[in-house]
Amino acid sequence: MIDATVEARHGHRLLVLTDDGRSLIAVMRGRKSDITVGDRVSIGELGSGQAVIEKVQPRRNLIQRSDAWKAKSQAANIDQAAVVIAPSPPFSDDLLSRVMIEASTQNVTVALLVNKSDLGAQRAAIEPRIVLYKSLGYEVFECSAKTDPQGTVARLAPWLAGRTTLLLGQSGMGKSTLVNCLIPNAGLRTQEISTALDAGRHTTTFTRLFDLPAPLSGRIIDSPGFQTFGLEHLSESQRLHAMPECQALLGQCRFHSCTHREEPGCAIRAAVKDGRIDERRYSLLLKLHEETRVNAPASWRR
Ligand SMILES: Nc1nc2c(ncn2[C@@H]2O[C@H](COP(=O)(O)OP(=O)(O)OP(=O)(O)O)[C@@H](O)[C@H]2O)c(=O)[nH]1
Ligand SMILES: [Mg+2]
Ligand SMILES: [Zn+2]
Repeated sequence: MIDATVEARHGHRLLVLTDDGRSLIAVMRGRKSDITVGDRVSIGELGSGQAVIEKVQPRRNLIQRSDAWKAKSQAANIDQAAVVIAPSPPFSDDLLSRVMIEASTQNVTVALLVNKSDLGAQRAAIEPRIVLYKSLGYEVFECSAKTDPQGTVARLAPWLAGRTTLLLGQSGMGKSTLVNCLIPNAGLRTQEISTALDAGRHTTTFTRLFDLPAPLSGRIIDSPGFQTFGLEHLSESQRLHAMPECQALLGQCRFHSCTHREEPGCAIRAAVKDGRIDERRYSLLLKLHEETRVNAPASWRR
């Protein structure tokens, strides 16, 4: 048996990268349906580039998003994540924060990657929003994958070196364009290709892991843009613990079942009042609290 990493998955068919550097098509035996990109597997080779998954190793971490019915795996065994945003199309602070919360619960460092910095006036308009995340301690990278690929690579290379990085973000922010400038022959289809083919919007449809070519090192995972990012698989204490400004307030409310709205002795509301918690983040916190309260309990939660 050979060890490999899952590069991509489409239904029951997987693409795996063996530790000796070969890409093979692999099928799952039985119903190991929860295999995801980044999983470490042992495979048996069947010849002519085909293999069968024999075993899935335990995971170090797993990034998921969920709704009231089920959790969906995004990637496993990652070292860090970058949420890619841009001045245009508009990005959502709500989605951005949700990704950051999920990553933190998995002990995954998360940075903000502000792409399309070439869009001058629009870029300036989003600055106050970016300042918020800086103040919360998140690292922020600026780049323009399309107009300055070399500068983008130079800026990101040290951060990417030797680690597996998951790119997440809404559609159209430039995740695939970024991957393309890091891996010139990645052959990813960005929207331009599809526009040229007149096939309408052509966005990334599956998650894919790439080895970064020398002189870069590490791995990068491109993923499809999302429009929702439910955190219903997380408990309230997990969510609060994953918000840097709320961590210290965990368990400080007078009532254990505090909803942080009207209860007396609410530590969260007190912090909002004196500016330790930003109003925008407080709204998100209430929204997340409400979502989980309405839909609880679910047996699949962590
Ligand atoms: N102006 C500008 N446009 C960019 C930049 N980077 C990417 N784009 C454009 O933004 C559009 C979307 O880029 P993609 O890389 O496909 O975006 P994506 O995040 O992978 O989108 P999904 O696959 O749908 O999630 C394309 O038309 C790119 O050419 C940039 O730095 N500046
Ligand atoms: Mg893409
Ligand atoms: Zn409270």
